[in-house]
Amino acid sequence: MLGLRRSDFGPGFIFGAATAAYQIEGGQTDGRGPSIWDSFASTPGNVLGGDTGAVACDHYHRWPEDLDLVRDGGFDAYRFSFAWPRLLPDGTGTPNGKGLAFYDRLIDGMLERGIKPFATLYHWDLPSPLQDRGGWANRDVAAWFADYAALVARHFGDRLWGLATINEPWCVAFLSHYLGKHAPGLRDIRATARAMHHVLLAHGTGLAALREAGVKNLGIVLNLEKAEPASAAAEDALAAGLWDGVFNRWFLGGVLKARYPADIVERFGTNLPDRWEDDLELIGRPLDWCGINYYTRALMKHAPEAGALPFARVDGPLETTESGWEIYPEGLLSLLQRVWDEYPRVPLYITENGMADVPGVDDPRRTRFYADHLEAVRQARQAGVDIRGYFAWSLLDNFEWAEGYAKRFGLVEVDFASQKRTPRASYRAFQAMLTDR
Ligand code: IFM
Repeated sequence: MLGLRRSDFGPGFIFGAATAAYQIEGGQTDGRGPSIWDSFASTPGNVLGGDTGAVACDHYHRWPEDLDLVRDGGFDAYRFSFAWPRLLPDGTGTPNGKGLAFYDRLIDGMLERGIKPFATLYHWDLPSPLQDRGGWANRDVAAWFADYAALVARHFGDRLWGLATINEPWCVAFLSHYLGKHAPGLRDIRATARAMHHVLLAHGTGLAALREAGVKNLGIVLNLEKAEPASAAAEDALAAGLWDGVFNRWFLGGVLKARYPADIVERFGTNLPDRWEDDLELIGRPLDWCGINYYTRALMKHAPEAGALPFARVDGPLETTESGWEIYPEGLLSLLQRVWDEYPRVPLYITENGMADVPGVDDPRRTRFYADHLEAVRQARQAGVDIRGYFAWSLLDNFEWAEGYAKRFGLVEVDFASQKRTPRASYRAFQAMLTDR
């Protein structure tokens, strides 16, 4: 059990479960175009076991059963993402009618079940034709994204309860263009600096298009990590500060203060696009809320061999999840307090939190993880931080990107051979808290 009650979070607090299109949908049919994750995953060596999202949880066909699980768990909301290549197979231009019809069914299915649709426009599946034109390194991505946002606004805007522009811009830019671990798999500081700016510029143009179309309750989803030095050495403190800069301060500063941190601007130097300053007003326009995804902390050491950004991550001493990530609920409390104290205040949502655990349906460690992180949220609220909701990651076991299907994050177990769904003990724990059974 979670040891908490719904009422501990006050009236109106939203509980939800989260997923993302490429990780669960499969359904690469009915006119869906190719995405950068299709080609990245199909390239040997990029994804563990050569797994791809071709079938995933077959949510494209099994969505009614999945929405029943959301409803029966007592969740108020379902966080899902639109697949850009399903709606616009070429990335721009003519929409795919069958793609529009799929999300019509999905959203109406939520509304029929009394579930609030909490959507994300971009959770990493860039249409391949746009990558062919430079992807996130090309400034034009901001205009392509605005057109895509306008399409979603026109067709679905009045049925959505909330809408985020981008999920985890750090992953879109840094993990994918500097560390090379996600699609498109680049390791290039110039492409990185450009993507770091363009992903936020696209957030700005997308947000403006959504506002123009009258869509309500708009935000962005940032993944944040508490950066801590691996030792008492001053150079490790510098490494932690730099990591904090590229991971947290760049994105928080951009969207909440219309300002980038000077230390990171200096490191990117002339790799940043010309006249990036001119875009900050658009990037920093007011949000209705900011989403925070939290999983772990970053323990950092100085790594002089790493060039312009001389940091490296080290393993820490704390208990870890099956992803090897330290379990650190104190970090969530401290991050929430920091965002609240150091940035202009907007309502916050925990848009993702969860852990990869060993296979099986008995998952006491996962239940404990949720209990401890929910307690951190409760304490932050008690201290005055305006947190309006919490989404567990994830509803289902799914395609965990470069880790393929090996890492199991689901409240519900998925047997990928039979596609059978089995609720885990952690799902029952949420259900007990949310339905007060
Ligand atoms: O699976 C991912 C998700 O797509 C984005 N946030 C982190 C999760 C766990 O790694």
